[in-house]
Amino acid sequence: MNVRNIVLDKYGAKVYKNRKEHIIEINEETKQQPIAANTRSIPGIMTNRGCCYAGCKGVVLGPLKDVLVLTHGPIGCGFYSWGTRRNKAKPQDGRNFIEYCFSTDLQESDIVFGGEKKLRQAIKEAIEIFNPKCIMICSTCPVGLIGDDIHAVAAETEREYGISCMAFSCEGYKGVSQSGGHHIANNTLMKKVIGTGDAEPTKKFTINILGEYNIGGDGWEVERILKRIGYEIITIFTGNGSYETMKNAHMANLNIVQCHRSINYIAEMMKTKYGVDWIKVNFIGLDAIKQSLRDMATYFGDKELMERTEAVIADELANIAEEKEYYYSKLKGKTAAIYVGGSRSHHYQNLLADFGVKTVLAGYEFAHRDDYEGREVIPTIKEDADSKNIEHLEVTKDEQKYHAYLTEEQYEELKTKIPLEQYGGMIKTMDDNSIVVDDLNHFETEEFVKLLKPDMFFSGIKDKYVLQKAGVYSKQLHSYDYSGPYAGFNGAINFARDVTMGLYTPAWGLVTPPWKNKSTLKAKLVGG
Ligand code: CFN
Ligand code: HCA
Repeated sequence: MNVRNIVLDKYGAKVYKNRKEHIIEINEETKQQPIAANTRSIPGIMTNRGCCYAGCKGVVLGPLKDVLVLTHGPIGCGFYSWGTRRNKAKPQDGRNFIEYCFSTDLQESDIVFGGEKKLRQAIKEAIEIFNPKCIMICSTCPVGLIGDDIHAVAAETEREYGISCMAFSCEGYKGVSQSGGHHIANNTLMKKVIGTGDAEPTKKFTINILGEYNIGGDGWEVERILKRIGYEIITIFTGNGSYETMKNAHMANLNIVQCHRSINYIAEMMKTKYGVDWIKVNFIGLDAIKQSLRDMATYFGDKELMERTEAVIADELANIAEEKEYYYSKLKGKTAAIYVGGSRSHHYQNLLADFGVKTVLAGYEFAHRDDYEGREVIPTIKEDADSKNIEHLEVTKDEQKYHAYLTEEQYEELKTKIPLEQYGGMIKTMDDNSIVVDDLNHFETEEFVKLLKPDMFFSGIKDKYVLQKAGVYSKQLHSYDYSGPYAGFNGAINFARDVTMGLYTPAWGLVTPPWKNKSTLKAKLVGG
């Protein structure tokens, strides 16, 4: 049965033509094929994607606890990107701004007459009440449309109040998804924050953790393990992170990157500007954690660090061994579908595999082709005077123009001179016959569920209840519902416990929805 074609065949010609490029049924041949990604969703299709503002403010900047992040826009954008995010943070110097939602609450009259006055007033009030060291202003859609100059207001604020103030033109409509917002946030943090501090590290092995947003406390569990081994963490981008510590990020020896999709820009720019190396890690799933810790120790090449790493791994695994075995016995042989943003759909396959669960359907909302297909990176090319446009020097097969503004010919030439590093790519790690879908929509979700019948579906708020009403256990992998952490050794057990509870709850057997017994729609045939 070609599940992919059964679903695609239900579309009209125009949509079929578009969507067929975004869906792969894995086999030896299709594994080598490109997948369309990071393109505009078809209007009218119920995509799960978010917006540029969500990526910039909601994801990257929102968790910074000593920054007053001010949404310039109608209240809904500020509130949604605050109230639904579960990034946790402990106070820094007695401050924890993430408990507040700051917004200019633009009204109709501001849209008509301009909102800059209101923005200035909001900044004045914010400074009087909260006395922040740093304000970050984030634009929503209407701000871009009416042309408020948030950058001028930020510069004015710096002059007038002597604090740091940055503006982010991350209007929701920019680009095709959250992804553009990550890029905008990353660029400004790189330009205006990283490298402005001078606090010397105190330990030998110093790192930054990139792409860890401390959802449900994930970052804390990762920190706990790394500190046990003996690493000094200068800063975290950006879960439980802060402006103060981010300023010193360039002092670290190594950047470790958890979510590559949202922050690869900073990793590469720091490599170019400060020579800080980076490696990809994954702290979701036991085998992935072990591998990541070993890769880190290997990077530093220190015998004692390697021994300490092995000792910590052995101890942590021994602590969870009994529970792991129990949950394995409950979950073994089950199947899963995963549909999240730009990195978790891959990361969580490792964790599920630890408990014997096979992923039969996986997709990303806004990942780029390299997240699916893997990435070829030319490791270090020195910036040359002619390439004024080079933002950072990551050169990938499919996106070389976007990342480094190299022409096809330049890329091909460089490739012959410098060996490529290969890594990543969800597709090549998945089994034959499983399905990969880019920018999954509600129609496809329902159709694939009918055909593949996964035991569980990991996704977000937009389809959680649709799935549960269809009788499929669904867990949010964005917010973890109300739970977490799921990263690290202890997180793995939390995850397995939650999934086991979800699958085995007697609730599934207590209700019979009406459509299970009789058809709710009556069709009348006209004309025989
Ligand atoms: S915390 Fe991250 S892990 S940052 Fe990114 S790509 Fe989103 S907000 Mo939702 S849960 Fe999701 Fe990833 Fe990186 Fe989160 S899979 S969609 S923009 N994401
Ligand atoms: C976003 C944020 C989001 C939404 C989650 C969801 C998050 O990109 O808009 O749809 O359930 O993790 O909070 O991805």
